[in-house]
Amino acid sequence: MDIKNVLKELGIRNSNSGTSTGSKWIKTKGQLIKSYSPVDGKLIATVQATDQKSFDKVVETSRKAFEQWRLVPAPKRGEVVRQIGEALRARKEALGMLVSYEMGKSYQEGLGEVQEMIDICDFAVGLSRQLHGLTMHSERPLHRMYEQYHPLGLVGIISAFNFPVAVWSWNAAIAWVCGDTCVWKPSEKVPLCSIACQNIINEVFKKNGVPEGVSCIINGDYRVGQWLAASEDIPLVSATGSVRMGKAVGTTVMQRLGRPLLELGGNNAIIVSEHANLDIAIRGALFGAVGTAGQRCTTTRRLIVHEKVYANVKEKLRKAYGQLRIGNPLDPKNHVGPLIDKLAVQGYLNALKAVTKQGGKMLVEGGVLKGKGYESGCYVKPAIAEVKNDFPIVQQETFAPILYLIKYRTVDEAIRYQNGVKQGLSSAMMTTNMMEMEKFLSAAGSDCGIANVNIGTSGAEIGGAFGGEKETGGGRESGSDSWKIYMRRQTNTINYGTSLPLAQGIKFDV
Ligand code: UN1
Repeated sequence: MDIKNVLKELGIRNSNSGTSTGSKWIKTKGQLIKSYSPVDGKLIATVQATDQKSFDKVVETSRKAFEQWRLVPAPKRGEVVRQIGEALRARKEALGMLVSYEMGKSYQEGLGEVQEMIDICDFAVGLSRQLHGLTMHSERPLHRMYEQYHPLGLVGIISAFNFPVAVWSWNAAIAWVCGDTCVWKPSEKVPLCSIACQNIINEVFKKNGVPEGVSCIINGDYRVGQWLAASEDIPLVSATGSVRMGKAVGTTVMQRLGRPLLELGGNNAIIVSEHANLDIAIRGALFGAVGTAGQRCTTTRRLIVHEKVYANVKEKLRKAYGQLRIGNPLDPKNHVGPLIDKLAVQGYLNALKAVTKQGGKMLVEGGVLKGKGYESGCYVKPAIAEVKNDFPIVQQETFAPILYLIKYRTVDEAIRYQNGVKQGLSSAMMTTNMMEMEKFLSAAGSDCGIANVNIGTSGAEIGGAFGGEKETGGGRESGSDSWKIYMRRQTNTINYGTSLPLAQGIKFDV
């Protein structure tokens, strides 16, 4: 399949509206977003951004749709989501390829991303029959008490460029079975992926008579995101991206006492113990550090290595990095594709400069690749530097394939380094020693939302709750009981007697 056919199959034209309430694409006066592929630097297509007027129209349509959608029985909503999963299965290759071409991750990872969408649809279908609360025993005679979950309303979804489709689906599939409607603002760096998704689900929605407004798309930069965050019609805003973005969105949402769900930056580390199986450790670190060219929020940025195995790990890493193939991510022979754009390349170069200035020592040199196949200017070499954990540059999340090596002596010291950053998304320990594993997982262990053993920091399954602590924002998306934040909770007490006893035994007789 070539990219022309992919665009055709997914209903993408040379110029597209970026604003939709479902089957309708709205003409706007918004700015023109040009989507260039980081793979070859070519213009793929253009998208017209949402303007204030069309934003208001979207919210109005979505509000009306909510009034109907919330009354559709949850398992029936689940049936629609089941069909979305089927439609995604049918378009897996095309959508995976568009993700790869527009964002730059490998085709394998593009397919993986669509698989995450399919998985969350399956999860949501089951969930649609399990949106249950608890029942409690009332302290009053002839009283019954229980809690129930109702649909919440409009859910705003802000997603980042690095997962152009999966993160939206984590939110949308759950929100839909919960009876909510969605307004999605994707990253302005990958607008075409949002259009492709809307076209795929729209076929399913049409077939099932789902009202216009249950799935809406808006496009544009941070200004459009701010409209979403500020809108009092949107009770929940789920935002995935940088800490800077999360602070802006979170503050705006909280100012109106809306509900923010934030999944922000990570500064994830793997602790490699003296008891580690080094083959697993190196493979886990390699995929974690260079997969998606270091642009996952779960990317392994730090490797905290025991002094006894430090030299060995260094040697193995140097060898492994020497075998990496960097190039067109659609070619299955390549392991590492481009960064998203030249701005990201600049960020990578600045970080490398800072590393040496702050006293780091390069183990594997970085650099920008030039020449045939690298015309987009976005291909960089994965680099490794030996550093100290408290270097300012190590404390930052640089969205690029730079791995920091840190040496440790005791497990307590390793955990202290692991936790010694502002972010708290993902973490891992490579060990076969049960005592240090349990310490790492204990209350005095990793402070992250994800803590793995003998697995890298990235590549989480959708069945678990996804997110982290501290500057990562505290939100949880995707599996487990994350659905609860997409619903409003209500406690009900029912008196089926003929008197009115008050709680806490209060007497109030007249
Ligand atoms: C992200 O980078 O924002 O755990 C999401 C992972 C993927 C999701 C990453 N399943 O690496």
